[in-house]
Amino acid sequence: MRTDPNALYQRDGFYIHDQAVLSPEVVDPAVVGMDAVRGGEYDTGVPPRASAWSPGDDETLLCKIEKPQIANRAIMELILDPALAALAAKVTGAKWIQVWWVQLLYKPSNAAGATNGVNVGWHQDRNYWGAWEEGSELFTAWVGLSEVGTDAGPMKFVEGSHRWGLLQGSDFFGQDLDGVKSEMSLPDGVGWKEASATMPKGGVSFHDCLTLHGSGANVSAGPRRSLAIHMRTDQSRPVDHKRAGLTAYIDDPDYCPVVWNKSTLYDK
Ligand SMILES: O=C(O)CCC(=O)C(=O)O
Repeated sequence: MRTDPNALYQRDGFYIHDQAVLSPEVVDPAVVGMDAVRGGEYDTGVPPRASAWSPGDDETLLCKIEKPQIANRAIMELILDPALAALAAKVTGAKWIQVWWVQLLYKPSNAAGATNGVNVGWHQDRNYWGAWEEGSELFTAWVGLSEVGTDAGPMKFVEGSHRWGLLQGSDFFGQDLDGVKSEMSLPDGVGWKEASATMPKGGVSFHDCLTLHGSGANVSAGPRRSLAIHMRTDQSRPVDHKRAGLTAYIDDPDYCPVVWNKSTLYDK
């Protein structure tokens, strides 16, 4: 059996770590921080970036907040955790890693009245990331801030889809996953095999920017909490070296910290 994380990541386009990588000392303050940001309280004095969900919006919808790490110190501490960066480097084989964007994702439970608007339709992140040059090494570390069981609407990855190229029809906000799937034109001869990214609180999965993924309803008793931490390696460039939109902050370490630098580690 192949258990080398990098071999699995290369083969499948994702890697699901089956143990917690972040301790409760790191995760619990970030959970408090998540609730503060959702409530419009920012201990840094800086609000997050414009988001699909804002404080006061419908509590029964998927809450997606952009760059919460600039609004809350505990969330930034979690993102800077060395164990997370070391695992990201092991999984991807990268020598240098920068966090270039983060999304807070809070998926309410059906038990709290969330019967619509919480699914994430099948999509490839690359479809939304045109600000980066083609071939750029971009990936996501998705950290669970609550236990994510099969009933919590875990992310589902389609095995090997990172080798299918950029597909038409990605729809993050699509609620009918079968409908989104049927609208996508898949390469001839490929199979469709899904893997659920279940994890303990403090666990993490990694996925390539071309890997198809989506998620369904959360029928567990509580909310599904997570941070999607978007990372890049030194093999990535903004189109025309522009700093705009998604790449606007990459020169600012307070917004986009470099969390792994192998040459620096060796120099020490
Ligand atoms: O949280 C989800 O279900 C989807 C998240 C996602 O699309 C991502 O992290 O790229």
